[in-house]
Amino acid sequence: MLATAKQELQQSWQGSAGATVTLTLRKDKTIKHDGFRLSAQGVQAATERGILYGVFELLRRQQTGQSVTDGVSNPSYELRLLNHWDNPDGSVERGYAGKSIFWRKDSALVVTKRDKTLWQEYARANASVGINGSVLNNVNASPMILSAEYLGRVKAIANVLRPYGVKTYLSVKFSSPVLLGGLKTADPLDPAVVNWWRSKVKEIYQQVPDFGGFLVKASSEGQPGPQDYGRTHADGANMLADVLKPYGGLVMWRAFVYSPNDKDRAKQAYNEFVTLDGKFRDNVIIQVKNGPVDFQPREPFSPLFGALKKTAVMPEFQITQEYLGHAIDLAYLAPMWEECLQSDTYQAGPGSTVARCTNGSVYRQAHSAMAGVSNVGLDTNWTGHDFAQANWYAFGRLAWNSSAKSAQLAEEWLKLTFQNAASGPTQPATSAADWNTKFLTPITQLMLASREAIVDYSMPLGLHHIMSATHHHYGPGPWWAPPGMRADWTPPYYHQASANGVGFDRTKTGSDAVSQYHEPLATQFNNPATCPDEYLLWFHHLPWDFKMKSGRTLWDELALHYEHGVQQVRQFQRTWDQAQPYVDAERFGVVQNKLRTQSGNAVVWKDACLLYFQQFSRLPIPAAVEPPMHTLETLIANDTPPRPPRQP
Ligand code: GCW
Repeated sequence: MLATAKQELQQSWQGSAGATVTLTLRKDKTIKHDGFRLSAQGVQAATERGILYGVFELLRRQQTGQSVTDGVSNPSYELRLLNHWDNPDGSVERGYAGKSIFWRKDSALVVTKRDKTLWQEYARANASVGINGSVLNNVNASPMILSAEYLGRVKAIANVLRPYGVKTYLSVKFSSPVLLGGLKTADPLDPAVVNWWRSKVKEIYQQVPDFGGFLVKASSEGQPGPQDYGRTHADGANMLADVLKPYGGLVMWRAFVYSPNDKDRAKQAYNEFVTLDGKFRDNVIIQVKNGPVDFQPREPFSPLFGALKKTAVMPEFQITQEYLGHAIDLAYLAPMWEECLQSDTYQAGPGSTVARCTNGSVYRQAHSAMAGVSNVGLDTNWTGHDFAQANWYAFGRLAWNSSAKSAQLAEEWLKLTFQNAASGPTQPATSAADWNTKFLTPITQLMLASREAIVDYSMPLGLHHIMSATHHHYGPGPWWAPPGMRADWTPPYYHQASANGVGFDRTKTGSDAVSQYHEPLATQFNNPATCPDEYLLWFHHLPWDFKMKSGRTLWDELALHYEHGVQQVRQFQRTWDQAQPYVDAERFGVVQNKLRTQSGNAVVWKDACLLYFQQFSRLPIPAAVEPPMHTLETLIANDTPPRPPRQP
């Protein structure tokens, strides 16, 4: 890693020529984990990783025109991980940037020079934003990943990632002892099963001596797990933790569990895991999605944050835009993550934010971590949408500093990505001041408004999970409920629209999900008069003529949010068009096209939802709202927009 740090400095140094930068590897009480001290003289750190991060920070400051001030920078989270939902056949679940960079169907296990170059560039990008671990395969894990053949490729990947400080982890299928090992059971308390895992773990560490550990999706969405054998999540997680312990390995056990029988999916993870608090080994971390349902454009924070007091908990965010427009829509997600991290859980008094409850500030925990579901694929720009790179960037920076501000991260990213991007003889020369006012400021604003625009035109006021629930999850589908389908996979389960009103009643007289939140939140959420508008229909089923804080009816307010979302995207189009002189022609054109598609699709969302809900509300669309351009019949017939095409 030291060699990598030196190389980066030599390659990208922009300070005075001939300057000497001293890299000092020395422990110091103020430097934690992979933290570093930066000064005019150079970088000091306790670990080689710390030196590398210090060097990248130095270079970032040079490139973004910030001065190098003396100071220590420590990461908020010890482990900052990407989760790849990549399958051994090269497909990527919820991936919108092409196939996997790690796996491919044909000649799967031959490691080529091109593979290595790609992995190295990937590792370098991660290191530059502080990401120090990658889970290489999908949580819906194939048992094959643990076969000797695949472990050979895992070793090759780990060897390339290591010099950049990126540790390798794997997702494992709980029934691997049966599917791969030929045992009769995967019961975590069965000695033969434990032995199987023990020898498998030994084999892994022979290949990858600094292997990070396992990520497990168990007893969830049809995946096998300890509950198949009458055991608890703790039994399952602890068994794996015990076999990994001698090597310093960790288990990240996901809390994304729900069964079709429960009346409210949002309550289940909490119910299952709270009773297990304190029962997990200290090398287990419970990985919790930011919201209680599933990465929706807006959810309140998961009530598990802060509620598990004797168990390490890590937030899982989704960088890939499954519910936020794939690689078509421009969605800068840092504001969503910041909103979650800064939410006050009140679990240990005021100020117990999600960030502080998970980064070791509030509870003593052996490890702290944050995970992001990666949006990386083989596309030349890595992430499908050029602006989706900002989400990879911001995730790493937020995991490093959980109090970082979305606006600052957007600016940093824009400077690093576009500052010298105007090209071609037709482009006017631009001064720095010009660039700031005509590009940086408006495009930062665009990015900051982008996620809220999507919330507005798709699921405003606390609506959730009303996307087209057919496989792709792009576009509206509030009507979608094929006969025989699991109710909790259909939108009507979540919006509950009827002539009486709309929204999911999670109040004390409803499903009582509000009681999973600590006071004063439970009381605040329980009362529609005090519940924040953005969570209103998450917690309440309200009549269409319910009087909102604005004085408008719920129906009118809903319609205006949809309209606002559409208008916002149109504004983004104008703003982007103005930015043309400051962007190279290729990226300008691609983003312009995508915004055009998004704009049309935003209208589809608005028309579909308003026309669908209007069947129940029987109220007119307010005059301030553009009349629908589509009919409900055609939208339903086409499930428009249809399965989104891959975009360049
Ligand atoms: O959001 C849902 C996705 C699934 C995913 C699952 C999970 C990997 O639709 O594709 O499976 O969540 O997080 O396990």
